[in-house]
Parts: sequence; C-alpha cells; structure tokens
Amino acid sequence: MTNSTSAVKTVFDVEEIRAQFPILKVLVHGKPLVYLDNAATSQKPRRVIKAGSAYYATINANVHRGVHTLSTLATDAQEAARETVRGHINARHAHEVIFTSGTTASINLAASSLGQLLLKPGDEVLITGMEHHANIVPWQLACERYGATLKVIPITESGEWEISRSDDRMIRQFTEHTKVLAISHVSNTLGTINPIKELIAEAKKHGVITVVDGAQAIPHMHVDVQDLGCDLYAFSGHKMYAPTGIGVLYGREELLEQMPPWQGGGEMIDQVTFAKTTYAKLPFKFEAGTPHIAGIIGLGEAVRWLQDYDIDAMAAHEHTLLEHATKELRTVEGLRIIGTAKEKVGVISFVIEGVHHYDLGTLLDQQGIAVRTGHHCTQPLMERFGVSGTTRASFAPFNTIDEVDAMVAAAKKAVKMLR
Ligand code: 7TS
Repeated sequence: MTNSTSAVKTVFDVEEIRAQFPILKVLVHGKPLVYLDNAATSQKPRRVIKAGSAYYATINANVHRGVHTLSTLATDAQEAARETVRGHINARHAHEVIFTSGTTASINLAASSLGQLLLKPGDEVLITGMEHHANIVPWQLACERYGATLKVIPITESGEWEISRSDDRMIRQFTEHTKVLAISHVSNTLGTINPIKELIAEAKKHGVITVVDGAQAIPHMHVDVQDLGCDLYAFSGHKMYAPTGIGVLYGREELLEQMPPWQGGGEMIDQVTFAKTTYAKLPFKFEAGTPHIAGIIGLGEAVRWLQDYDIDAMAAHEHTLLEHATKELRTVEGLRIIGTAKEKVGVISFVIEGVHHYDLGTLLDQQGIAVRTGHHCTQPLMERFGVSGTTRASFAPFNTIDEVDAMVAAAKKAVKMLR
C-alpha cells in the first residue's frame, strides 16, 4: 500500500509503463505475450499486486467489526481506498461510494432497488441497443417483476445512438411513463464514447433517474459524476488495473437514502429484532457481509497508480494505436470494422469474410496474441449488425504499435490459412 506522492508523469513513456506489468514477461506458446484483451480485463501493475498481498501478509482482519489493532488497520485501509475512489470520480461524499463485486453486481443492485422504489405497471425503463447484457438483463428482471416495459434507443450503422444532440429525437425518448434511463458511457464492443451528459440532462428535465454503466469508460477518461449529473454510476475494478471481484456503485446521496437495500445480512443493519430491522447508514446499508477487503485496497492502489499519470496522455496513446489498427486492418481483404463512431476509445471490433472469429482468435493465440472473440455479451448488438460475433482488440497504455502490427500480420497469415 504505497502512498505515492510523486508528481503526475505527463511525458508518456510506454517502456516505463510496460516495466510495471510483470505479466508482460510471460511467454504464450513460446512467444512474448501480446495482450490486446484489456476490455475484458486489464493487466495489473506490480504496485496493485503488492498492495493486495501486503494486506494479507500484514493487516488481514475483518473490517468495521473489532477493536483489535488489525481490524482497525484493515478498516482504515478500506476507508482510505473509499476516499481515494471518491476523489477520483469527484463524488461529493465518500459514503456515496458503495463497494460491490463489479459492474454486474452494481447494476443488479440499482435495478433491484430502483425497481422496488419506482416501477409499477405501465412504467418504462429506457436503455440503448449497444448495452452489455449486464445493463439489459437486470432491467428486464425488474420490468418483469413490476410490470414495466423495456424501451431501446436504436443504434446507427456507425455504432452511435440514433438520436442526436441537436434535434428533438432526444427529447421524444422520454414519456410520462419513463422512470429510469440506463446507458453505457462507452460501448465494450464498438468502443463508442456516448454523449451521455446531454442525455442525462434531458432525462433530468423529465424527472427520470439516470444510471450509467461506466465499466469501459473509467479506465480511459476523467469521470466526474457531479459534472455528468448522473444519479448512479457503475464500474469494475478489474478493467482499471485493480483486482477482480471488486467494483463500485456511485450513488447520489439523496437517492441512495431513498433506495431500499438490495441484500440483507451483517453490517447493513442498525437494529435487528424478529419483528423488524432498521438499516445502517450509507454506504453500509448496501454492503451486506464481509467485503472483498484486499480487492478494495487494490482498487485504491490502482486509482493512485492511474493518478500518477496523465490519463489524457494514456488515452492519446491508445488512440494512436486505434488509428493505426484501423488503417492497417483495412488492408486485410474482406475485413469489416464494426463500430466506426467519431468518438471511440481504443477498442476495435471486426469481422472477416469467410473467417470465423473463433478460428482467427485461436490462430492469433498461437502467435501469443490475446484478443477476444464472440458476442462480447452484446447479443442484441450483434443482431443489429447481422453478425454472430466479432474479433475484438482492446488497448491499454502498455500496448505498442509493434504489437498492433503483430496482430495485423498474424490476421493476414490466418486469413491465408483459413480461406
Ligand atoms: N458493462 C460493460 C460495458 C462491460 O464491458 C462489462 C464487461 C460489464 C458491464 C460487466 O462487467 P463485470 O466486471 O461485472 O463482468 N465487459 C466484458 C467484455 O467486454 N469482455 O469481457 C467482459
């Protein structure tokens, strides 16, 4: 748990970053690992790995439970991480940061609790056609339970919302029945950066609660929940260089106060009798049971690691990789890029005529190159584009132009073998 006090590194040095990721020394099929699957999960810098193991080796104890020294140290470390996350997303209060197991759990919490609070027969929940299943299915479950309807904003051929900032199609999305807007900040499959601030502002005018799936945004950009104006914002640690099994649901205090708890158990209560239970104050009302303490500490360290860099410089590097990959992949015969929005993070999905994505992924793996293949948990989006799946490369600050070239060369080789 190093507390870095060094100044932000504005000069982007990819080799300096690579040196911090032990996994980049691993060989796959005897070849140096080329890891281009960062949207599925990012790799972890040494500092984050150490923070988790230091917790287990030196202060392992349950939190908020005992007066003994270790319990106090573990509690302090956990709450320091909460404050670090608060600062990172510019929430007003640390108790607006709820720790969950990841984006999926965060959205399930939101849908389950908001469903109970708000939804009744005839109401509508508005999502978009590019959502990850984690931002579809929990809302379907809530709609089924309370008799509400799921409405979907369609997606254009370039992979953007079929509503624009300038016309009234945005306004017309909202009816008197709309209760919740649940949207991804960045698409995991297309890489599209969505203009969520405008839509959130419009939703607020209609009294609609806004929930943002920020899983793919938070590793690549400054996220300021107050500036965005959203009510809830969900993300996972493991996509932002932190351990797996830890995530966050940010919630605006006034809304969280009104929302009923999602799960019951230890730590989320104030008083329990067999007749009635009263609940703990925020954030503990939403944190039943023993949390993933090492994960929370690791998340705090990952945020501090990110804050040591200029995240815009990281994003600019990833954008250079994206542009290079886009240009080079277009030279592969029969290749079609799925997702050509103007604003994208470093994610590129493609299909190649006559080549199945699984076969391509397997052949790339033989070269040590890790990409994701399949539907990326966005089956409705695959249907929209008329494909069963894609091959997806997703970049991190430690990736290089040489690695992109290796992927393109391996893809060309694979195409020759598979056609
Ligand atoms: N929302 C988005 C936009 C995502 O990209 C993901 C995971 C999730 C929600 C769920 O996150 P989890 O941490 O709870 O699993 N996306 C991906 C992906 O693109 N490839 O593997 C996982």
